[in-house]
Order: sequence, then structure tokens, then C-alpha cells
Amino acid sequence: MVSTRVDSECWIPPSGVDDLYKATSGNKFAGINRPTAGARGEKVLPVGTAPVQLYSLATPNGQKVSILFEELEELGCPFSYDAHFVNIGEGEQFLSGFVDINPNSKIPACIDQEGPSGKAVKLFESGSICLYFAEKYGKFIPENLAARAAMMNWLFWQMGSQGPMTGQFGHFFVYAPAEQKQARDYGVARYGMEAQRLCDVLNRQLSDRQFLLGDDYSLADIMIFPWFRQLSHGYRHGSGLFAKVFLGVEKYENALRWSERVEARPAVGRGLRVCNFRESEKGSKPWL
Ligand SMILES: N[C@@H](CCC(=O)N[C@@H](CS)C(=O)NCC(=O)O)C(=O)O
Repeated sequence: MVSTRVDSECWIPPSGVDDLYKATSGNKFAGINRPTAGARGEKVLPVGTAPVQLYSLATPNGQKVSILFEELEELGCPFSYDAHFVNIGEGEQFLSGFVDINPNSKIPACIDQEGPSGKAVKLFESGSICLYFAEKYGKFIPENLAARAAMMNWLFWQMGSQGPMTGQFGHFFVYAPAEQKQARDYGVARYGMEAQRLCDVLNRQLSDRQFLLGDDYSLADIMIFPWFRQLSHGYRHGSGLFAKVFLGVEKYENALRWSERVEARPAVGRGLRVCNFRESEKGSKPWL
């Protein structure tokens, strides 16, 4: 059994967690969280004319879905969607219309109004949304069981490891309360190391392949690309330091080449921009 030091030099938990929550309440990002689920207010979601309604934001989790949607449209599938902004900084994910689709209050969420037997299907979790539409149209997903299993390995790796760990790194590197220096050091070290290790996993897989599964671009590439890009082009600390430099992302040469290959696809370029606040005055699909 591992023994834990408990003395005056050590961190000792208060009797309950609420005191610790209070210490984060002034922080824009930490302060939005509460230990309970459910709607915090009423708001009916907007609904457009397309069969599929997407409620999202251009974060890596949102981009996985919008890239797939743009790819399906580009292939000429009988598919179209309306995209609606959800301002997570303002807490719109906690309003009743959104919670009715996603009880977990996170973007992306989606409704397919033309589901099986013409019934609407509510969808949440980016991986579940992507798999539903890839299966519905039989695209970006191998038919062969073994190849499909190989793809699932990567999809679950993305959802269980790459996304959450990279996201926690980003939280401690960019968003956590500025004055909590020791907590940030530890969080950045723990998740930074894991983010690097996951990049190394990806880099090794891509050492002799064009795409994650070989020669064919698949849902695995669509879902893994946005989170790698968040490290290579995204997270930037207020001091100006980019995660790319801080974590030494240049060394993942195979992954960087793959990432450029994926990003060169026109549908990917558009999918990255869906529900992008920086271009919000032009609408949720700013190229239109
Ligand atoms: N596992 C979920 C994660 C979704 C997620 O974390 N979304 C973030 C934005 S990237 C969000 O909505 N955050 C708002 C909040 O935490 O309140 C998925 O892949 O869909």
C-alpha cells in the first residue's frame, strides 16, 4: 500500500470540497462548473430548415462533427445541416433546450430529424454523433470487421485519452486561476507529459502510413486531427507562449505531416470554421 504523508508541510483536504469550489468561483472557466446537472434556465433552441440541426462551437470536440458534416456534403450524400452557436462562456449549454438534447451540458449536440422510421434522433458526445452519421451514410468507416475494429481502437483512444488529457493540459496551461501557481505547475506537468506521450503514440502510428489506418482517410483521422491541431496551432498562454513550443510539438514530424495532409482537404478547412466566434458576424458557416 502506498503511504501518504500527512503533516503540516503537506496538502491536507478541508473537511468537505465546497471550500475549494469557493476558491475557484471568481475564475471565468472554473467558476462556471457546479457539482449538479440539469437545466439552470429556460431557452428554446433555434431550429432551421435542414434535416440535421447542430448546436456547437469551433472547439476541437465541435470541429470533429462539423468536419464530418462538411465531408458528407462534399461527397454528395443526401445530407444537409444547420449549425447554431452555443456560447459556453455564457453558460448556454445549461439552458433547457440544450439540456433536453444533451443532459451532460457540453457541446456538440445534434438532432437528426430524419432518423430511422422518420423519427427524430437526439445525439450528444462527439464520438457518438460522428459514428451515427458515418454509419447512416456508410462513409469513412470500413466495412470489414477487423478494419472496423482497428478504427474503433483509435476512436476510443481519441475519446478516452487524447481529447480529455489534451483538454486538461490546455486547462492548466491557459485557463486555470492565474494565482494558483503550484496547482498549475502540477497540472501542467501531469497533463503536459501525458499530452506529449499521446502525441508520440500518434507519431509512431503515422511513421509508415498516410492516414491512421493506412492509405484510406477515415473517421479516425477526422476525430483525432482537431485535438492534435489544438496543440500544434491552438493553446497559447497569456504570456504569448504557444503549447507547440512549450511541449516541443515539432518533434512529432509524422503527425505534423499527417495533420497538414488532413487540413489541406477543403471540407476540413470549412469544418474547422463552423460556429467560430472569431467570424461570428458572418454566421455559423462563415464561408457562405
Ligand atoms: N466528451 C465530450 C466532451 C465535450 C466537451 O467537453 N465540450 C466542451 C467544449 S470542447 C464544453 O462544452 N464545455 C462546456 C462546459 O464544460 O461547461 C464530447 O466529446 O462531446
